[in-house]
Amino acid sequence: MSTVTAQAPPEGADVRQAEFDAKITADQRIEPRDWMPDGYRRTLVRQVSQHAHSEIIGMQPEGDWIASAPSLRRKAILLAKVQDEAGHGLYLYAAAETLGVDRADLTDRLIEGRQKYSSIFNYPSLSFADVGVIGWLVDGAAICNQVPLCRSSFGPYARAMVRICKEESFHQRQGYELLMRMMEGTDAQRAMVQDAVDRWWWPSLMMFGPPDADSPNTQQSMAWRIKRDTNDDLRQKFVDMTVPQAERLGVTLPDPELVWNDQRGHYDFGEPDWVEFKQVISGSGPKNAERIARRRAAHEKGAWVREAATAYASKHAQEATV
Ligand code: BYC
Repeated sequence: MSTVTAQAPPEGADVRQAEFDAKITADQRIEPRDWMPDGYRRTLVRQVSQHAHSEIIGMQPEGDWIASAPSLRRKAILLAKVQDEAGHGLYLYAAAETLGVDRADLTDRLIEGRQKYSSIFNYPSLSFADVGVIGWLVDGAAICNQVPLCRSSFGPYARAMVRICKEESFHQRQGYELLMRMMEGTDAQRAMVQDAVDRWWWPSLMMFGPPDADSPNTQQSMAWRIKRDTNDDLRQKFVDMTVPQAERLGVTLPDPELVWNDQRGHYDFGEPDWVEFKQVISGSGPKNAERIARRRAAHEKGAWVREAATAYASKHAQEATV
C-alpha cells in the first residue's frame, strides 16, 4: 500500500504569496488590487517613477531648440514630440499612483534630488543635429529597452508602455529622417551630425544601466518579470540594431573596438566610461543642476494651475452631492 502524504495548504500570507508566485510563473498580470510583496511594490514605484521623471526631464534638451528650429515644419514636429514626452510622463505617473503613491510626492522627490531620472538627459544639446541624434539614438535606445516592458508583469505599467512605444517609434523615425536630410546637405551640416553622434553615442549606451555584474536590481526584477531582459542583453541588441543604420546614414560610431564577431553573431564593442556614468547618476553630470532647477521653477510656476484644478474639482464634487 502506498502512502500519500498530503501537504498542509499554506495559510494567510503564505497563500497570497503562493498565488502571486503562481501568477508570475503563468505570465499573468498583477493588477493594483491584487496582493503583492512589499519588495515588488517598492521596485515598481522606483522604476516607474524614475521612468516618469525621465520623460518629463527629457523634454528639456530638445525643448531648448523649439524657439530656434530652422523651419516651421521642424518647429511643429519638435513641438509635437516634446508634448508627447509630457504625455508619457503623465501615463507613467498615473501607473505609479495605482501602487498607492502620490504624484505630488514623487515630484517633490525628483526636485529635491531624492529620486533618479535617466542619465542621458544630463548632457547638453549643442546644435540642431542633436535633435535628430536624440530621436535616432536616445529614442532608439528607449524603444529597445521599453518594448520588452510592454510584457512587464504589472498591468498598468505594461499597458502604459504599449502606447508609449508606438509614439517612441515615430520619434525615432523622425530623428533618423532629420539626420538623413542633414547628411544630404552641406559639409558643415554633415560635420554637425557627426559631432552630435560622437557626443551622444556613449551616453546612449549608458541608458541601459550598469553592466549586469554591477546591477543590484536586475536579478530580482527579472524573477518578478518586471524587467524582461538584462541591461547587457538590451545594450547588445541596441548596438546590433544601430550599426547598420549608422552605415546607411554615413556616420562613424566613435568606438575603435566596434567590430562584427562572426562567432557570436553580434557586434563586439568597447566599454562605456562607468566612472562618468556613476558621477552623472549621483548628480554631478554636465547638466544635472540646470535640469532640476528648471523643473523646480516650472513646478512652482504651475502652482496656480494645480490650485485652480483642485478648486474646480471640489466645486463639482460639492454640486454632485447636493
Ligand atoms: N540613468 O540595478 P540597476 C525616454 C540606476 S526616457 C539613471 O541596473 P534597474 C525619452 C538605477 O535606477 C527613458 N539611473 O537598476 C524621454 C539604480 O538606482 P536606484 C527612461 C540609472 O532599475 C524623452 C542603479 O542605477 N527609460 O525614453 O534594474 C525624450 C542600479 O541600476 C540608469 C526608463 O526609465 C540610467 N541610465 O535598471 C526621449 C526605462 N541605469 O534606483 C526619450 C525603465 C541605472 O537603485 N527603466 N540607473 O537608486 C528600466 O528599464 C530600468 O530601471 C533601467 C535600470 C534599465 C534604467
